[in-house]
Amino acid sequence: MVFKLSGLIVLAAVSKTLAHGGVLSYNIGGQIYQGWQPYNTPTGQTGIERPWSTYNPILSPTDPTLACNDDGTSGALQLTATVKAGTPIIAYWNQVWPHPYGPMLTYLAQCPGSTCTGVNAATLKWFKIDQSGLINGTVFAGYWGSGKMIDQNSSWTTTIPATVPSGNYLIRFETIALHSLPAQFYPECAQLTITGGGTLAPTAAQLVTFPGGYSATDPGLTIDIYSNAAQTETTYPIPGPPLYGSASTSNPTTTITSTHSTTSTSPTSTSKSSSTTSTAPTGVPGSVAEFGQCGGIGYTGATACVAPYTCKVSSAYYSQCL
Ligand SMILES: *[C@@H]1O[C@H](CO)[C@@H](O)[C@H](O)[C@H]1NC(C)=O
Ligand SMILES: *[C@@H]1O[C@H](CO)[C@@H](O)[C@H](O)[C@H]1NC(C)=O
Ligand SMILES: [Cu+2]
Repeated sequence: MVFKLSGLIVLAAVSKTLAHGGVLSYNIGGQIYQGWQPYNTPTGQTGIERPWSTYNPILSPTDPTLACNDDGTSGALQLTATVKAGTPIIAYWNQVWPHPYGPMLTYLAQCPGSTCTGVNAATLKWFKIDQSGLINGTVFAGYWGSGKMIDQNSSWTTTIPATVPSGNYLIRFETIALHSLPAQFYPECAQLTITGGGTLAPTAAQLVTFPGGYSATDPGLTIDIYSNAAQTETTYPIPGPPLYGSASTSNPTTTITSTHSTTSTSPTSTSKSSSTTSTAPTGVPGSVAEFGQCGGIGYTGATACVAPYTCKVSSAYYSQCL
């Protein structure tokens, strides 16, 4: 706790930019995939994550980049990870994620054709495979999915449901921060080829577009966590469609408690069949731009900053060029 607090103080003191962020890397079946680095030059960057350009949040549910962040189109050297249905995927946000109030949500969208590369994420239909809202306590002082994400090393694990049909997908990890209004959306996408899948297609009621899946009037997005009502309110309606695999197709805003999807029970041996298309470090010495990551436990990318910046430790898990 002391460790986390000191990390927050450092982050807050250094720059406002550092109070935000996104998914910086993934672990798929034990294989680490470096994410897009928005503060490094796009040139030469390659990976499974769709490119995004700023740590700032999206502030409107109708923002055209809500699907995969700004701009969320495929990179010039876009890769796709192959993953067996039933495999857990861990998404890592920047350390230490600063926003403990709000839900965690994970979506999949199947791409037409033989690849997601080049496919506009705003044209796809998304279904929700994981969500966690208010876990316990009150809206004002309770424990949220995003608080749990912070407690889990600023990471979130979602298992690809074993029932999902095989094919090419975008996976969209999202945290929504409710500490101020309007609500802040932090979505990032990565490209997957899912193999060994099942036959349970999402129902029409479970499919949404982004933008489209949320509305500016959703109770879960307009909620004032500092209001008098919030001090006794113990339910929170998680935004978006009903969960994939759930029997109910009722209005999602009637969802009362948070859930963490456990649709899958894959044996760990399936992770061995997860293959990689590449995860080479994306930089060379002296290449990391201001605010880019340059070190930390588990980080495998470039470590030297472009002049005049130097690599400074923010936490054990995150060093940054400042
Ligand atoms: C809420 O859940 C967390 C994690 O399980 C636990 O540590 C905490 O004590 C719980 N709080 C309440 C008020 O039940
Ligand atoms: C914590 O997260 C970092 C990425 O931010 C990762 O490299 C590291 O392996 C994680 N640590 C543990 C214990 O999972
Ligand atoms: Cu922020």
